[in-house]
Amino acid sequence: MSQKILFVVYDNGSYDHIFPMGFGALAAVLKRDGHEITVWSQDKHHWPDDHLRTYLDENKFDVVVLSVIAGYYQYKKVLSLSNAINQSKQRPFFMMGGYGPTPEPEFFIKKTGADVVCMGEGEITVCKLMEELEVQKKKTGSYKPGDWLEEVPGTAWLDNDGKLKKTLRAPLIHDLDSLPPIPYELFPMEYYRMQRMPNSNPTDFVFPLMSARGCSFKCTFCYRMDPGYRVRSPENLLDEVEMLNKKWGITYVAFQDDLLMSSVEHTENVCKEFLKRGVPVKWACNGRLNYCSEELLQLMKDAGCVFINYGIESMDQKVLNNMKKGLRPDIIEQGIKDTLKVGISPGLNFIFGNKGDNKETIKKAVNFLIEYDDFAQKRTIRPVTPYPGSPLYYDAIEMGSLDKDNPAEDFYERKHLNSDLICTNFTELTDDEFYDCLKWANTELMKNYYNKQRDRTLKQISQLYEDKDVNFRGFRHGDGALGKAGLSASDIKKQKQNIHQGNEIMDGMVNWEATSSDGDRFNSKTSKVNNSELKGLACFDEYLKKKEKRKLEKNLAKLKKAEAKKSLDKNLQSTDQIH
Ligand code: B12
Ligand code: SF4
Repeated sequence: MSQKILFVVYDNGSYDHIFPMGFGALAAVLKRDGHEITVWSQDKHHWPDDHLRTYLDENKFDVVVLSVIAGYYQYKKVLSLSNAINQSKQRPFFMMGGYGPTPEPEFFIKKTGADVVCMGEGEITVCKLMEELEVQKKKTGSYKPGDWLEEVPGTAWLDNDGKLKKTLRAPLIHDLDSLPPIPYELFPMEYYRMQRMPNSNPTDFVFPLMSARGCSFKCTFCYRMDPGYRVRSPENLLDEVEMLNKKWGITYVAFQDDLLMSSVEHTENVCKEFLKRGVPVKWACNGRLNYCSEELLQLMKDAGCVFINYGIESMDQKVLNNMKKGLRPDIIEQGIKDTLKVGISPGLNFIFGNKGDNKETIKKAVNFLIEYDDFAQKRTIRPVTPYPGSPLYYDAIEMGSLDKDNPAEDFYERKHLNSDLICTNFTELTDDEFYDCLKWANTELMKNYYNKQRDRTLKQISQLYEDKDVNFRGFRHGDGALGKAGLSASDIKKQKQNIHQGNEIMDGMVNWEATSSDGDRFNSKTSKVNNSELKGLACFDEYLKKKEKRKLEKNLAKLKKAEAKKSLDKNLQSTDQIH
């Protein structure tokens, strides 16, 4: 039997709108199994939360689903929407899942009154849950949570005595290509494709996608809901990119994988397929600086990559070690230089407040940001947050900073009230000193940013009236020579003295991890999409040659070093004999 299911996509309270990929993934398997899905898009319509109650009163559903990530805003939203669901006259079976509730199911069930919290990857769980619901309905005519949920992997619920019961997680899906296609038509695609990203042009349609799931690194501040790392085949991935381009006009894919550059091999494979298909789509991804080489970055550039978001976090080796980042400042600096050199904008993400952070470490971060920022994004430094499920969360509990008896309550209700304020202070600084550091750092960064905008706009005015610039598109449009892929570090320095267009980033657009740049449709660098149309797979052959050359050079250098050492040893030996 088919279930009538309502997906509740909550408002993020933002100008930006990202397609809810978790719901997309669930919709794919539920549609395949014949269920009927309706999407309540509060993110698009900005309805008041109580609209959900009246909507449920007027429309009968068997199941209502919330997908939740951890954040103070999301949490409050989820409480309010849960209230609307619970007060509706024909309340459906209420389930939720995602990164937020997975590590703390009991807390979320008690706070929201949800019937079930689903933990981890959801496809297997949700399908089995629908099957068992049907059995229950036939047997009892009702949808109350109970022992029958023991048949469903990855679920948590409260028994009649209010005690938490849980099943083991569902096995992970290793063959991601086997997942059915996402039924995009169920969602307001016109709305979602208006997402903005660094180096997107006003005419681009931007859309998020995943090339893989998981991450094999273990940074202490990061919550990885499922273990391991699984990739889609490049063919399967590019089939979807092509479809999105043809059917929905997508010209820019914003990869949301934890880490697309999870290995050199995966990055190469994705690039090769982009080049092979010559699809007119540029893209952005999250990157790891230890995998960067000039030739790999050039390949990415040739394959259409215009922005790589790097988790740098700190320029201090001790702090990097403390957070198990697996990076060195010299590797970071070289990688960023190479990224700029090939003409890709790097996203420079820093956090402050990890163990070992102090006034000196924040200075290093600010200096680095000012030196290498290409202004594709507005950058600030935020305090590290011990999100539930992350190793830092358990450190905070152990330190006594989060109440050990109910850490989730302490986190969501008392400590994590804003991502820019301290939740837990892991440093030896007092909270006041900590805030002084952030205040100083963000003042410097904003001064740098707005000075740039001011200079740029003033130059733009001169350029317009003195040179009668026919390409001028109005002060709200147009992207300057700055803030775009294609600038090397020295270019940026030069451009600092020679700015002639600008205003690529709108005020008030800072949010979450990324901001957007309002590009220029006449900018040849990015509107040409990528070189793939021109060069195709020749770029990949070129890359392999360069890679081989670098390997040979490296081996040669090693050999030379070994030979030099040998001859030194020999000399030492002969001097020993003389003495
Ligand atoms: C896109 C994204 C966002 C978007 C979300 C937009 C949207 N419409 O979804 C935006 C930009 C808004 C965002 C914001 C934030 N994000 Co974010 N984000 C992501 C990202 C990169 C991708 C999420 C995604 O779509 N994944 C792909 C889909 C397929 O997976 P999924 O959503 O998890 O869904 C699967 C399962 O969770 C499960 N599932 C989900 N719901 C349900 C429901 C049921 C019933 C069932 C059965 C299963 C189920 O099944 C799905 C399929 O397997 C993840 C990292 C990642 N790679 O996942 C971080 C991530 C979720 N974000 C994170 C964080 C911390 C944030 C912020 C709090 C950051 C901040 N400090 O501001 C903010 C919150 C903003 C705020 N104001 O509070 C963390 C969450 C950590 C945690 N413990 O929750 C993550 C995991 C990154 C990380 N590793 O640290 N984010
Ligand atoms: S911060 Fe990035 S590299 Fe580190 S574990 Fe999380 S996703 Fe992986």
